[in-house]
Amino acid sequence: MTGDVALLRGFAGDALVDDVARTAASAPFRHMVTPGGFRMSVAMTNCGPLGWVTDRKGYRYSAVDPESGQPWPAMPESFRELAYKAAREAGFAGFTPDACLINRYAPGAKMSLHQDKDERDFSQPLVSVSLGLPAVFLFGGLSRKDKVERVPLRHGDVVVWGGAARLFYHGIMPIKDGMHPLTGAFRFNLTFRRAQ
Ligand code: MD3
Ligand code: FE
Repeated sequence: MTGDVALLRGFAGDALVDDVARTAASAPFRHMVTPGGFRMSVAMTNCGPLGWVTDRKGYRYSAVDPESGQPWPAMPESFRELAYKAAREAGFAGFTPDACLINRYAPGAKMSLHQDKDERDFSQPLVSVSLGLPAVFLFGGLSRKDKVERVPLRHGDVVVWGGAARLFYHGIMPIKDGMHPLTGAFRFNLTFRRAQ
C-alpha cells in the first residue's frame, strides 16, 4: 500500500476482544439505517466521548447513543493505549481519539466503497484494528473510479491511515463463513477517530 498507510501485522492483543464485549454489554450492537433507507449488514456500536451514527436524517457524530439516550460507554484504557501506540509507530505522535466505532461483521456482511469524511480535521490519522474472522479490505484512491487494491486483514492487524490515504475510498468484501476461537462467527473492527 502507499506511504501514508502503515500496516502493523499482529499489533493488537487478544485482550481487546473482552473490552469489545464489555462495551457491547452497555451499548448493544445494532444495524443502523443509511440516509437512503438501507439497513446496514454491519452491526455497530461506539465507545468514547463521540460515536458515529447514521439514520434517515444523515451521518453524524453524537455524544449520546440514540437507542438509549445515554452517553456512549467510556473508551477502555486498552483501546486508547493501542490507538496511541499504533499511531506513534506510524509517525503520528500524540494521537488522542475522541471516538471509537466498533463494527461487527457476520459471514456475508460487507461494507461498500466509501470515504470517511464526517470528521473535522483530515490531517488527523485514523487507526483501525481487526479482530476475529479474516477479511479482504478494498483500498482505492481519491476517486471512486480509481483502481482498487485487495489487502487481507487478519486477527490482530492494525492499520494507520494518514496523509492522502485518509480520504481514499475503501470497503470490505463480504466476510466468508468461518469460526474464530476468540470471536466465534464474527469479525470485529475498531476504528479510532478524532471526530472533533
Ligand atoms: C482508509 N471500516 O468503519 S477499517 C469504517 O473493516 C470502515 O470495518 C472498515 O471503513 C472495517 O468506516 C475498514 C479501515 C479503514 C477505516 C477508515 C478509513 C480504512 C480507511 C478511512 C480512510 C482511509
Ligand atoms: Fe470507512
